[in-house]
Amino acid sequence: MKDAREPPRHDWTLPEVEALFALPFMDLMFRAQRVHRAWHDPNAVQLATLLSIKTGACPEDCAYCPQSVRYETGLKREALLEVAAVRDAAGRARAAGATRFCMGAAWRAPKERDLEVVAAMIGEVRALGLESCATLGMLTPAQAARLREAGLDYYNHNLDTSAEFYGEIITTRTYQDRLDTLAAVRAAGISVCCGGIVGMGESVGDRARLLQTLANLPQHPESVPINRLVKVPGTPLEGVPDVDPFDFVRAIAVARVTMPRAQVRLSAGREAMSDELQALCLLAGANSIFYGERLLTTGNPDVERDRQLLARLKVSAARAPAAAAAGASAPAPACAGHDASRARAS
Ligand code: SAM
Ligand code: DTB
Ligand code: SF4
Repeated sequence: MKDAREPPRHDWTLPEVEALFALPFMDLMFRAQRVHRAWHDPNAVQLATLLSIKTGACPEDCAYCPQSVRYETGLKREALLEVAAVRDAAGRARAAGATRFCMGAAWRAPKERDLEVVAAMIGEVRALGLESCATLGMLTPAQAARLREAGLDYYNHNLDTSAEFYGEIITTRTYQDRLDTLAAVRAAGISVCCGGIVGMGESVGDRARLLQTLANLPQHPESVPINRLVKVPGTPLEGVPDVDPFDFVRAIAVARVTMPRAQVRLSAGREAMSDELQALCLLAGANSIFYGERLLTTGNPDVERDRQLLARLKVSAARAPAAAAAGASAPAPACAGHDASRARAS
């Protein structure tokens, strides 16, 4: 099957990506499985744990987000956490079997003094043998370089949707701002985690344009989170109609086909999904999930439910890459088994 590998492409046309979305479901799933099996262990899933290190009161107006100061969502604000609290949370995530620890802050962009605190947090996460990831809003090239110096492995910054639909969702910063931050992260030598949200009222064409944009970046993101909108009361998108679950699975499959080496993450929205729908997402090529009872401010399946789901599917937790274990030796994940293929994206 490895012979079925074709070099990752960066010249996807919109009609090509739209044609993938238009395939009969079974044909798309077959194509995604072929690509997935050529590049990855089909029976291993990466476990990443999220922590909100600064919660709420964000000045941006992202219409999906419970943390924007503009919407009444009843969220309790929290200042930047202490480094020790982050170290403890990362230790618990590691003990539960996570290999990546992602820290999220409700900022438009980090202030310099806050960046130094985050740098210390990154050091603690890496000392535990976990891969470190942060999502802190927009970064300048100098800030990205500082985070890299602190040992940051991944930076998450989502394009969220197509350039065309973006203005319906966010007005306080532009698509180009986001692309600039992604370029700064890449230039600093940090791996890129970038994806989007399905279910905000966008068209299939918007989903195709988002994935086309991601796949045509000079280098594919190493991680591609595909979130299903979590409809939070008080946000402008609270009443948007549900996306057809099969259309969500299609988005995962098209991400897999267009970005073969990336870790495609079945991200927000799992709490409201059946086990069967999640299994379809894994079949479509997702090979990473957020693991732990909370995402940033909303719920996620509890660890026990996920352990049972993975056990029933005989899917194992991917082990931490050797590079992340430089600081300390990580314990065997709770449901370890196979070693996942860890090809870098290109
Ligand atoms: N403030 C930073 C930023 O926006 O870049 C980092 C945190 S922000 C919460 C990270 C990502 O979470 C967003 O880009 C969006 O894709 C996702 N997200 C936020 N709220 C969501 C929701 N209600 N449902 C699904 N995804 C959501
Ligand atoms: C991503 O794409 N999804 C995560 C992570 N990157 C930071 C965040 C999901 C947030 C869901 C809403 C919440 O919990 O606040
Ligand atoms: Fe702020 Fe990020 Fe939420 Fe947008 S997604 S409102 S930038 S926390």
